[in-house]
Amino acid sequence: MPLNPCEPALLRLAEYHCAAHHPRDWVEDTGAEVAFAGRSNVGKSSAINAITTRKALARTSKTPGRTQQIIFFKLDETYRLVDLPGYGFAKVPVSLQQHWEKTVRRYLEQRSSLQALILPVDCRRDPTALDRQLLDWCAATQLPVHVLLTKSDKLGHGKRMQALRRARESLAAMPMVSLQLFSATHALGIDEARRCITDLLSGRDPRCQRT
Ligand SMILES: Nc1nc2c(ncn2[C@@H]2O[C@H](COP(=O)(O)OP(=O)(O)OP(=O)(O)O)[C@@H](O)[C@H]2O)c(=O)[nH]1
Ligand SMILES: [Mg+2]
Repeated sequence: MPLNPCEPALLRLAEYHCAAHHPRDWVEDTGAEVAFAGRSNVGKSSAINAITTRKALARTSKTPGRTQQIIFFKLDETYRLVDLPGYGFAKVPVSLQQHWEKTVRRYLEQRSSLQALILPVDCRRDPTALDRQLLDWCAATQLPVHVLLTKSDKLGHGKRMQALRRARESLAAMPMVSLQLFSATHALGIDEARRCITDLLSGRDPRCQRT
């Protein structure tokens, strides 16, 4: 059944739906969703709040490891945003990190309604080995990824453009990956991200026409 188009205005209607520790608690796997994945503390939850223009929808914190479950936000009966626990933060107990990795891996491998990943990466740093692993996995499974070069308010104009060029070069070989500059705190790149997310959700993005 074709889905109704998902328009950027729908993002403002986002509502918290549930937080799931275990797959049995996930929202039913119908309709379409995009998930925010990436390093701990990189700004995934802040990006969700900025894109939905809801200040406290997703919980943010200076302390890495804040998002500890898979959090589902509903836009309407069909479309969802998903906030995934971050990876790569050494101070999280090993057992909890392993639990997250296992559930996130299972989510990525099994979730039929997952249309794409949004991957915030700190624009001042190169992607980590775990970011690369995730990008390689998405390439292998043809899952589109939209990279947000986040915290770009921390750089002046020249350095920001340099970061964009460098990221473009480093990801040029990956046809399923798009990227943009972004700042949640300084409202940079919000409209571009909103358009991209709604295109991915409704399958308008050409990368969704994969076989
Ligand atoms: N300057 C600046 N700070 C940001 C930006 N985005 C997020 N932050 C800050 O970075 C910190 C972490 O943000 P979160 O959104 O909680 O990060 P997260 O990726 O969800 O973290 P986990 O849930 O721990 O994986 C907070 O102190 C935010 O205020 C941004 O664009 N610019
Ligand atoms: Mg978070």
